[in-house]
Amino acid sequence: MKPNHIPLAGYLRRNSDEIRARADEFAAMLRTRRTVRDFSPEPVAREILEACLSAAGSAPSGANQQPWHFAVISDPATKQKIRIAAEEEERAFYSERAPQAWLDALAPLGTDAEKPFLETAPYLIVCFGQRYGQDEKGERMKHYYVPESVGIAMGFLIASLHFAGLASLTHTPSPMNFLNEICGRPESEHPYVLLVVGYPADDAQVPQITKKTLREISSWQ
Ligand code: IYR
Repeated sequence: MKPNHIPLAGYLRRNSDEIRARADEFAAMLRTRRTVRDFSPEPVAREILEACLSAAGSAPSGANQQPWHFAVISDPATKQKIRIAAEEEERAFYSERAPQAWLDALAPLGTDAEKPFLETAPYLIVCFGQRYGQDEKGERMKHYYVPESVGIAMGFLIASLHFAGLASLTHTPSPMNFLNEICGRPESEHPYVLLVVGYPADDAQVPQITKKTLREISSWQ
């Protein structure tokens, strides 16, 4: 046995019919997910978010460095601060910064600089990527594949929130470095995504958009 290794535990070998059925079931479950922008103010129990964050924290990462931090915000005053700062950036984005081609690409989503969901939804989760960590001696240690690792963990988080029955919105105010100060995170961390989490509003609407087909997204040799 390799040093520092243990037998694989927890892997359940299933028969191929079962694997097929489970793969279909999981795909069907994930395909019902929609990004939501109209949230209900109804509160969500903290334990639910803890379970979903625990799922996110199980994601694979470069050298298993787990270079992420999730700042969970439910305090109304903090949410208001974030909304004010985000809308300021978004107004600049929509009125001057974004090239016309970008605005054209966004048009089907119907987004604009107004971000009321940043206050309405019960939770905002800001995911920070840690460029550096600390080794056992407390010395600065470079992290590898930080954006990739954070992206994978976000995928786990979004999937688990959806599986549990909550809605989310992947929001990326640009630039979003104002989030470091509001969330009290160090300069060595870079905010990647602001995930808005809660129940959809009763009258929530979503844009009529489609996903690419399997043929379009895959090739087989
Ligand atoms: N950050 C802006 C613009 C925006 C950009 C992309 I790429 C999107 O997929 C959606 C929106 C906003 O949040 O409105």
